[in-house]
Amino acid sequence: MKLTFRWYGDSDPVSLEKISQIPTMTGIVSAVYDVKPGGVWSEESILKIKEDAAKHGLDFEVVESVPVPEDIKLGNEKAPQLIENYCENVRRLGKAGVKCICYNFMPVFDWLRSELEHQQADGANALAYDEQTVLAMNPLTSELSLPGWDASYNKEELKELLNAYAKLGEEGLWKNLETFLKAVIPVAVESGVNMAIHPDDPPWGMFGLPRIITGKENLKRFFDIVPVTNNGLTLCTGSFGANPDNDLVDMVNSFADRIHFVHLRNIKHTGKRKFEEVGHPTECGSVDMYGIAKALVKNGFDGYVRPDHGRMIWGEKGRYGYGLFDRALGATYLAGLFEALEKENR
Ligand code: DNO
Repeated sequence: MKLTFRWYGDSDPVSLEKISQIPTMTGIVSAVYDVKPGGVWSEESILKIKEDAAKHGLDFEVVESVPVPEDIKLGNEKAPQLIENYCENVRRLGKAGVKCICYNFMPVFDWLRSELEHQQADGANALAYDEQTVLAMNPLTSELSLPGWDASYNKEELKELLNAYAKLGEEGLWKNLETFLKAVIPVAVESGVNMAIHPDDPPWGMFGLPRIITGKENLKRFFDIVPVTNNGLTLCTGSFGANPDNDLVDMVNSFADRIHFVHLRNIKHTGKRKFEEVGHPTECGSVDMYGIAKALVKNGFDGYVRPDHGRMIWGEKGRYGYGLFDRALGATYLAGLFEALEKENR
């Protein structure tokens, strides 16, 4: 596996130099951040990331994310042009040496939490989710808003979007995903890029919003839409792992050839549809990190891995989930775990 680290560009308080000092780090996962979803990324901006990374001995082979605009997910009249723009981004990224593009097909919200600074017994704080709190904040019926919500929509726009998705429903969303994949995957094949969809986080719907990348059955349906390896997955262990019914080791064994990128993080279930993020090692939470890594190695996985969401420890303040310290600890844990497994597997 190739160990990577997410970098949010020049505004990221975690510098490329710091990232390069983490033992065995091979590259960064990044994106062009100054273009709105749906726009085409300039070749200069893409190459600038690559050059900045190279100055620190880091590769830039993974993009997270090329965001999919709501108009594509809703399949409205703007969708065909926006899909064409998306394909152009795939071509440009492939040309610049990017090998893997992570994206998601979650309506309106990306990851959703009820708390961003959940206090833990050891003095750390972390992201947490409690369904009761989330449901009490339904934007259609209450004034409250959750942390991490996209502030670029005003309340009316948000209501309109939620209503449009409620009307679309799961089958409608599947249909629009199919249109997207049938256009984008052939371009990815030509460009030498693996597309890697990120699961819904958490992997269930809320506020009437359909969510479809949630578990094994739906993944099977997803892979069958365009049955080539370039139509692949970002296996995010914390996202799928939020549902205790998801057997992640089985997912790895079933879909190994489609897994191009792995977000390895741990969460702890604290109740029904209630969890908090914890340190990366298996014994810190409910996800079998060892079992998942073992299954990846056994299946010959040679894609990209990154530590995901760290807690805030040692007084660090920063971008929620994306501080330096706990993710760096996660990275070294993962490096050790994979070193042992890969050597044993030889
Ligand atoms: C959360 C991340 C997600 C991920 C996107 C991919 O921290 O794992 O925001 O980047 O869902 O499109």
